[in-house]
Amino acid sequence: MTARRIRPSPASAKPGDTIDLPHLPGLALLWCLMDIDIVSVFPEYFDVLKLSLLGKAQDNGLVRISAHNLRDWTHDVHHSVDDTPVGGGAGMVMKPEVWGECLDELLGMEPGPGTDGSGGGTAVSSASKATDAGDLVLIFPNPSAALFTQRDAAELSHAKRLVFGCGRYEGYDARIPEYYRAQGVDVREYSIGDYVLNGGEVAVSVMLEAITRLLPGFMGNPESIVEESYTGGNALLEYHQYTKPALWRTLAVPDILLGGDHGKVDRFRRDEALERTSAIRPDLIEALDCQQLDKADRKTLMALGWEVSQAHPRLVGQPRRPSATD
Ligand code: 6GU
Repeated sequence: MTARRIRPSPASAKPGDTIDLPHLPGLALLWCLMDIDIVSVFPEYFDVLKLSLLGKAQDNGLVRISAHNLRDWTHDVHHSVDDTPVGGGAGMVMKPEVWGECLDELLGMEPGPGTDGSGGGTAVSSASKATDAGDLVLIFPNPSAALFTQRDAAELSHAKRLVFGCGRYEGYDARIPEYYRAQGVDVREYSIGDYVLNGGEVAVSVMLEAITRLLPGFMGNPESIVEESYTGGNALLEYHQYTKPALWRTLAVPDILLGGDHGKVDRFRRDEALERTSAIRPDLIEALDCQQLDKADRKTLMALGWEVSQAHPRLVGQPRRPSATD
């Protein structure tokens, strides 16, 4: 039987909607739709998201992505979004007022106190509206925040709505995330690594790709997700991959992969994953749960200098220097 592609009308689907399958009357599919808003002074940056699998996911109505220009919420002739840092220092900091007006609107919240036109009203009364579903997450990329990991990507892939706020310059006024957190919004700040980028746009692209590829129906072959590095609690770097030909420019594919013995292939790959992880990311080995290691895993790790009789492996003797070329 050939699989049929199901293409409901993206225009009418809302997050959490169910749709009837025309060829299977009476059966409904939980239509998994994620709504994504990105605020940036360079919304064109996100044109790249129309490419590849993420573009296809948008065409199929699996995700909806809107990039907004923060300057649309300014009122001055210069459309300024930044100002000098209070207390001194280099560079410019993004102003809270512009972000406030933008986020109030996108999150469907009433203008906060002191906002023009609000009459200096009281605390936001509709915070619950933004968080009713418990499914909205507001995310600010920030090089000084906690590291974004596969675990975060997996968790965020269950959200119905993500709103990203991209900072530029030296960052954004710290009261912006503080304010929305105080209104009950689930606010996260993430860095994507120990280096500094000019702005959060690239970081948002990275996070979005990591999150959306975990949506059901996004990947052609969901099994490829399960086997990947950093998946699950016992994360290891992946073993080396090869394709044909078996011999290329004097370099041969390891014999064992050609032998057809799946047990041996699995063991070979597992050992290679352990060896590579031990050499490149010993921190991941230290995080392994020894209870979940089989006898062969323990033997391999012990040969690599690890002690495996406690809850987590511990390196005994000289650590091998991490190498990017291992
Ligand atoms: Cl999230 N933003 C910026 N500007 N630089 C970064 C980063 C984020 N993560 C690593 N470097």
